Amino acid sequence: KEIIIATKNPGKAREFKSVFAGEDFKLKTLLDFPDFPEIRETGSTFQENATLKAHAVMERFNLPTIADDSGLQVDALYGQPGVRSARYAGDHDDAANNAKLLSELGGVPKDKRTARFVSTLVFANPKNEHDLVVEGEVKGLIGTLPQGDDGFGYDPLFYLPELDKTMAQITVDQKNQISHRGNALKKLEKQWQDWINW
Ligand code: ITT
Repeated sequence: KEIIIATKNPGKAREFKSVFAGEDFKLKTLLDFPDFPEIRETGSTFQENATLKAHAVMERFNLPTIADDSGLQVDALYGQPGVRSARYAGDHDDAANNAKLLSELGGVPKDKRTARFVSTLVFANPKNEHDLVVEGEVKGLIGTLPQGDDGFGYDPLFYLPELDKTMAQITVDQKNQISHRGNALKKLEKQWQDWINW
């Protein structure tokens, strides 16, 4: 038994591997296939893009495939960077994206810096007619300077008031307990074993 996670993002790959550790199937990601071509994310929603990624990879490997499309929605920026989160500042460069976010929010006071991370997971399988689709989110505040070295993307700026820490100041397991992706994965875990035709 084998499942592919349709991601090239090492941060996401690490979170999936931690959640699925000890299961009775092999887990691979696109990091195991460095020659796999870039999938163009031409959709306008998280679900469209997750579906594009899941089906491109499922068709190539003929294996059950999970894709994550995710992003940061900042209220003061009317939901931006949203589906453009990976390339907010141009290329996929986390440091540049964080710098741009801080500059766009310059002067916005703490109580107006509300935001959420969202994740849509699409699980596609050659032997299932319909995909499984789940969503998760987590609310927080955008800080005024990056804090913490763990995680990836906007984690150093995503402040969790209940923990008084950023998403980059907690372990991968703690992040999975509270994050958008972790919350989506909890929903997936309730459904996929009954759905899948191996
Ligand atoms: P794959 O498509 O290969 O999975 P990607 O990074 O391009 O990798 P997305 O298109 O879904 O994936 O972009 C998601 C972006 O949103 C990601 O690059 C981060 O900038 C941000 N993001 C999503 N989840 C995040 C998280 O848990 N922590 C920090 N930033 C996150």
